[in-house]
Amino acid sequence: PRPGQAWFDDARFGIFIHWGVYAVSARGEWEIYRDAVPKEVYRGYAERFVADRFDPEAWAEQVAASGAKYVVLTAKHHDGFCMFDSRHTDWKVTRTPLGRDVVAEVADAVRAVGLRFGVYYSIWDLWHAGLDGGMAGIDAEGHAGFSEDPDAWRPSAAGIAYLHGQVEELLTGYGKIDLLWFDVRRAGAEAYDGARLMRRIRALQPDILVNDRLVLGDAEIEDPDLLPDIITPENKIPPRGLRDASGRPVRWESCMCLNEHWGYCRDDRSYRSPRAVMESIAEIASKGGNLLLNIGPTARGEFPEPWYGDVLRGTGRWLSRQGE
Ligand code: FUL
Repeated sequence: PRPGQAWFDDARFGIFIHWGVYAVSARGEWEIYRDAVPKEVYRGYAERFVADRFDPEAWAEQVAASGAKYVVLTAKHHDGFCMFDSRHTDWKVTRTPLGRDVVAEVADAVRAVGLRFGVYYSIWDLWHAGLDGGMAGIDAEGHAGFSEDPDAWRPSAAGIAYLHGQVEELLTGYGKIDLLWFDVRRAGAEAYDGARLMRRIRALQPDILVNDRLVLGDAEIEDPDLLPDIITPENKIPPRGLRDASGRPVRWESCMCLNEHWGYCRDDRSYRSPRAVMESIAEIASKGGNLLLNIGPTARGEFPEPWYGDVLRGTGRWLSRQGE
């Protein structure tokens, strides 16, 4: 047990932030894949990523007032676009009109108000030929398709180096990272040299919590350093007393979006009410987990109103009453 991870057990509530150049077209974070957007078109989103209202201090204050205890920010989503100044690519936020290292600025702002900070990192990367899962053009329905060939799902040596190099950057250049939230891998963890990566992560950030989307909680893995620290069910709440395959109790966190998309989607107004969110926090807390509630900021850099304002103020008032 690592005492440095214990904060997570009392946190109960965190905020996920899905922000990237997909906010420009405002059709959700899966657009590049779902609508098979050509790279030349998609590159234009980065050229228009001005984010003139991006104010990380204001984000941090709003999140702190909501009663949330931590923030997890997308450092890179499936479109491969980096919200940090990676030296391994030009496909990054410091090459947009915004021109700022969003991960660095949000990390600083969030820590300044006493919150924990984690990063989301998608291993699957549609911009990188060695990590794209064998994209094989566009299918009959107009979606970008995957190769049927299982070998095409294997990351290339360049892809593995890119993944390891960027994780290294995020864990060395941005201060203390409390949580590393990997997303989908398209081949087994061994294909990504996952054991070596996990060892490196533990060496660089001994107190970090790593989720279960690089290495799964496989019963045959004996080395506790290689096992994930939390499991991350999506838009659902697991039963009380969750255990892993070998019967050990597990830490968990349910991530939920407020509507049907994680990235900002202009036409999706199916937002849940503040009351529904509070009920989820209560139910999840009673079952021993945390709620990671998602926000998809707009391309200008704001939390869409009125939905997020209402929710964040509502949970803030309610959680402070619980503490009395
Ligand atoms: C999923 C992703 O495909 C979604 O876009 C989102 O990031 C969610 C948290 O994880 O696997």
